[in-house]
Amino acid sequence: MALTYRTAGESHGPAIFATVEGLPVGLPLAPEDVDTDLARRQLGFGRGGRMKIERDRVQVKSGLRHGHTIGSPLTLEIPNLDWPNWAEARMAIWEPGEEVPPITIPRPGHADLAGMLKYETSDLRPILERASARETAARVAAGGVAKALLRRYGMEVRSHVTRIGPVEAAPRPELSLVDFDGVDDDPVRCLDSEASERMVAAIREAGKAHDTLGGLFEVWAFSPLPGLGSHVSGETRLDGRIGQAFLGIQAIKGVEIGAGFELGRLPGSQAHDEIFHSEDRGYFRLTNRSGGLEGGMTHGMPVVVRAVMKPISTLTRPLASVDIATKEARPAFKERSDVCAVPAAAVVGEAALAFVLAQALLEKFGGDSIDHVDAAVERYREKLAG
Ligand code: EPS
Repeated sequence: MALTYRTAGESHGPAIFATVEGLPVGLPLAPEDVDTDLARRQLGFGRGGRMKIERDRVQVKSGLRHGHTIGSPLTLEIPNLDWPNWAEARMAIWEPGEEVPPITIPRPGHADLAGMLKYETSDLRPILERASARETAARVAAGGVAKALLRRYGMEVRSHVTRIGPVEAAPRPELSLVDFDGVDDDPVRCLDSEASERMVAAIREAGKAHDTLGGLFEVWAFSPLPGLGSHVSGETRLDGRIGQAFLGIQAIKGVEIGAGFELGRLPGSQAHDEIFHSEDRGYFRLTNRSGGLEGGMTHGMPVVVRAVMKPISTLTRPLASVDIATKEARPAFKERSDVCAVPAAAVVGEAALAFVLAQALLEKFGGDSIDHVDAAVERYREKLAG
């Protein structure tokens, strides 16, 4: 059975859920595998009031016994601590005891208007509740499980923020795993401390101006086993699957792999990663413009994905909009929000990449139990070494 996950839950409902299916039996999991990343997703200068309310921690509701997967669907629940403030009326599950006025003025940039047109609804609340980036807590939970699987075979996924609004970090084309130590201690999860200070200042200014900021982040997967993914069709190429996983994250508007769009400017002689071989290293490259992927498959160098997050569309000084009830021009609906969530989006990006790689790993080495996967990986490693 293929590894998949599905999420459920509304931003201000009782909880956010992820159900992971297709894990081999016997994979050891600890609460920290999920909770560490849930806490990291809440970090970052520029988050709003909601993150002061929430303390995201996983409750496992199925699929685990004595800290090991048992082959059944793994249900991960992240309770919304804000729920009691919404349960009585605005997000009451059953008929509320009081009248709840509809939200009728869509925010430019959010799902509000398109969702209202699609579902022919006159209240935006049901649309925005599910469109909210709160759902990414579930993706991060599923990603934590994927990371535990990858880690077993020596693969690690990390991220850093490279731009917030106009402020860009110094380029770091070559990074190793240890370079990411301490990145979570930086207020914007940036590896360039000088740029980080300017990023924080830019977020502070944007907040004062009732504005929001987007930015760029990079996700690195270290020590991927070569040969994950497949060149044989569009759906199996990892480039495409990574693109889908990242562009499916709320507010992500663009994705690059390796040198990405820059490759369009370079001649072929400078765009590719020449192949070398030595006794001790096996096949190796001196560059990684391909971002670890050729022909939709990992080739063994780090997988490097860069993504852009647009500025959050809930502005406390709202943009022009139209009341869908009266068709009159009105400032957009506003709700509590963040000034900047790029550091959090980078953690969500880690989950996205980890899950795609975990899927590809199990496609190549999958069996019913983790012992089967271990044996298949071991045999492959021996073959590669030989
Ligand atoms: C988020 C929770 C939300 C927002 C944000 C992400 O909480 P609330 O709407 O209660 O303030 O902070 O959601 C959005 C940016 C959005 O567009 O909906 C979270 O947990 O990450």
